[in-house]
Amino acid sequence: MSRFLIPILFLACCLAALAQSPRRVIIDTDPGVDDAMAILLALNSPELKVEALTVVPGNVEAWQGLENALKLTSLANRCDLPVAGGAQHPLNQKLITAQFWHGKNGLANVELPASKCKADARFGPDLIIELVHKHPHEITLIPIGPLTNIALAVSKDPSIVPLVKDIVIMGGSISGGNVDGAAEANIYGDPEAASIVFTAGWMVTMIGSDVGERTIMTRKYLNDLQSAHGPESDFVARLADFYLTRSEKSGYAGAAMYDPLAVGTVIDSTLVTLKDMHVDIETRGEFTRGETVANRMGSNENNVLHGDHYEIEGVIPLKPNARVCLASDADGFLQLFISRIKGK
Ligand SMILES: [Ca+2]
Repeated sequence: MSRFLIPILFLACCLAALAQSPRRVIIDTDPGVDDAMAILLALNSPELKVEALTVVPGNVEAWQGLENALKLTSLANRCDLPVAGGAQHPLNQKLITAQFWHGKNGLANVELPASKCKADARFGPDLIIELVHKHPHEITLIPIGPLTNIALAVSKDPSIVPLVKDIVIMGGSISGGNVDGAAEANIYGDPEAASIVFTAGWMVTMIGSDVGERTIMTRKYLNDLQSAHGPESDFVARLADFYLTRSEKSGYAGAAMYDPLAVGTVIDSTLVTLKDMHVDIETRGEFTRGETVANRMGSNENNVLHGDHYEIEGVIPLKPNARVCLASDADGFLQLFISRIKGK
């Protein structure tokens, strides 16, 4: 054997092992029907190693979200997983909850058994900071609620920003909102936090509501999910039925897989089409507070004052801060989702 071959083989083995080792993720969540689906997708996907769930108020109040997260980890027999509460309210506004979409308890009014798991005593943002330092360049953050906890973490310890491998959020939209004409719910729920996260210095992968609404659970997929039984599968089918019925009543063709698609993107990035853009968070607009204002040209006009008027003197390039999701392979994603949950 050539003396060069052994190190090459060793390197190839190391690379293969690296390629196969699961990605460490922290899911920051406001559970939430689609959060529950996203969490169970992550826990049933060998590509991911979920290091913690941190809970943020959003769809439901903080205490209810923590209770729901613990019931989910209990359902999945994952009491080993740290589940930590975090912020109790948004940074600079009142909490807006969404029982209208998610049911009175946030989980489609399905009453899961009391959790066997106990909450971690650590504060969610502190746990994020701790885990990022413990596994530098390995953690992917998946925030699927308002960005309050992530903003608190990067404000307290900005040194985590270059140490995070990736941050893939469900939030924003570049073609209208789902709260009002402009804003998506997670960004609208805490625009100041979103602004901190988008200006932190990392590239935010933004899986927006506009793409989530083109990645929908229809009756066809639900029937498939219902065709095999297991505790998690039956639970997700009940969530999906509630959510689908609610969505149909509101004129949608199916249930938007907002949060699960963010997890799906981390499992298999080929499911989505991304484009680098500069995104600003509108925090003041009368009609646009919470909008993710995406610049598709990569520049702003440079308007210079000449006497009584401004004149365009070229353009000012903008540095991208986001990988914005433009499209998804909806069928590919739904098939992945069903295959991971069905019968479990
Ligand atoms: Ca959510």
